[in-house]
Amino acid sequence: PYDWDELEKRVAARMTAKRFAHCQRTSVEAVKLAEQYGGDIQRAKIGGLVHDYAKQIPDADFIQAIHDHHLPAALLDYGNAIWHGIVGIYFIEDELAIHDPAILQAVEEHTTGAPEMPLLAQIVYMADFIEPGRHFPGVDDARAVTAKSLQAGVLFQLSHELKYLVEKQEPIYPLTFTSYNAWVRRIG
Ligand code: DGI
Ligand code: FE
Ligand code: FE
Ligand code: FE
Repeated sequence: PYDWDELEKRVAARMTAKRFAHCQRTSVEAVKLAEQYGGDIQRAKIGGLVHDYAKQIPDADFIQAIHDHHLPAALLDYGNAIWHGIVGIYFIEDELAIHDPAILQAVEEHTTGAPEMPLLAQIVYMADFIEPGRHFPGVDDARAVTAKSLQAGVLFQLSHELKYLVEKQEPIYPLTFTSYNAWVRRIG
């Protein structure tokens, strides 16, 4: 219904320039991973761009959406870090008219991972983590691991995320645990 430039404009309008630049880099990185691992290029490009669409939506709007869409009340114990993907997909559907299930699932799973992630979800998850603007300790290891095996990259990110959350004494969303367990059993 509308073109790439229009999509970029709509995404940019919902966030700071800095966050938008991260979304653009994630899109480029997702396309590279799709090329390497045989993923759908166009979906990777779109998924990467929109993955953080809801990152700067106010908490009150998320709380409303959790009620409106009858999502689990346990979500209310968390905040934007968890909501922007899992609940963010409803804003992406409503405001961007993106209804492609594979793209929505990739966005939904981009923060916590999931026990069974389709290729596109793995691609967006890893692109978000290793795009060239990321500078956290361990990012070069993450890039090297992901260049050799996308699945090993997913496990790397899940264990990195868990360690980081425990270190900061942050509450852990149960799906973050179950994702880690599934991936460590599969390829650990
Ligand atoms: O949105 P980005 O910053 O680009 O990246 P992201 O969506 O992967 O979010 C990473 C943030 O999400 C990071 O600050 C840690 C947080 N996060 C991930 N899993 C959990 C979590 N926070 C809590 N409290 N619990 C989780 O299980
Ligand atoms: Fe995110
Ligand atoms: Fe991430
Ligand atoms: Fe992101």
